[in-house]
Parts: sequence; C-alpha cells; structure tokens
Amino acid sequence: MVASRLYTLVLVLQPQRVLLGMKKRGFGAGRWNGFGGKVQEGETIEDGAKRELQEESGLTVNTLHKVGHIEFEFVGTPELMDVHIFCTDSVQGTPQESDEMRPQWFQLDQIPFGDMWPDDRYWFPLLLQKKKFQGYFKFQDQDTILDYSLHEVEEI
Ligand code: 8DG
Repeated sequence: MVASRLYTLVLVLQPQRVLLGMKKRGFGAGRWNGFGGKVQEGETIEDGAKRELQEESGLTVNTLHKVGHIEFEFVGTPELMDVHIFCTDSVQGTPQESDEMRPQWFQLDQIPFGDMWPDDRYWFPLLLQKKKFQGYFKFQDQDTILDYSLHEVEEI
C-alpha cells in the first residue's frame, strides 16, 4: 500500500463568482487556489476544511458539500496527497487577507487558470457544472502533468 496524507480544499462558489486566494508562501506559492491544507489529528476532514477556510480567509461556514476527491503523486516523493474538495455558496463574513492567502473574487468566465495548478483546468469545469468527480494526477514537477485520470461520479 502506498502511504498518503489527507488534505482539504474549499471553493466558495456563488452563481456569478468564485473566491480564490493567492497563496503567499509554502507549497503552491504564487498560484491562485481554494482554501485548505493538511487535516490534523483528531479532526474530521470536513472540520479540517472549515478550519483552514477560517484561518486562511476569515470566513466561516455552516455546511460544506463534498464535490471531489483527487490523489496527487509527485514522482520521486513517497507520499500521495489525498485531497478532499468541498464547495459552499454561503459563508459568513468578508474575506480577509491572511499570512497565507490574499483572497479575491473572480467572475466565472475569468478564472485565472494560467496562474493556478495545471490540473485545475481539467476539473474546475466539472465543479462549475455542479458535478462530483474523482481523479488522479501524476506530476513530474509542479508545472508538469505526466499522467492523469478524471471522472464524474454520482457520490463522493
Ligand atoms: P503548512 O501550514 O504545513 O504549510 O501547510 P497547510 O496549509 O496545512 O497545507 P498546504 O501545503 O497549504 O496544503 C496544500 C493545499 O493545496 C491544499 O489545500 C490542497 C491544495 N492542492 C494541492 N495540489 C493541488 C492542485 O493540484 N490543485 C489545487 N487546486 N489545489 C491543490 O495540494
């Protein structure tokens, strides 16, 4: 069995716009992304997702919907990244810049794919169509996808 580590990713998606944050440091710095991070010991995946959303954007949320599950492999690293993707359209508060993220709303036809993880162009369209999805992406380095699979599923 291959070891994996749990991560979360939350997209605040409203009818006309999506909230992304410019990652200011660490893994994925310089890219726009949803809010998320490693799940901590003793918390559920969903609680971890809510915590990271709050820490990185200042927003709180009552309910998150599970929308996707993607495993990422980076060639030469032993651990798969097991990323659980959630979305919500209603949050409390106003997005605030944090040490980690600078939040900004984007119109849905102006999503900055050129400055996002390269896999996002594949699965964001499913997210925007309210589909649920499961995927696997194998990266050579942070800019290069070697292999992938992605499919829509009924349930996550
Ligand atoms: P740290 O405090 O230990 O630095 O980290 P953390 O905040 O707990 O975790 P992180 O390293 O920021 O977590 C990585 C985030 O990036 C997490 O939300 C999952 C997300 N992510 C990937 N790969 C990809 C990807 O290919 N596309 C997108 N959109 N998000 C990704 O790890």
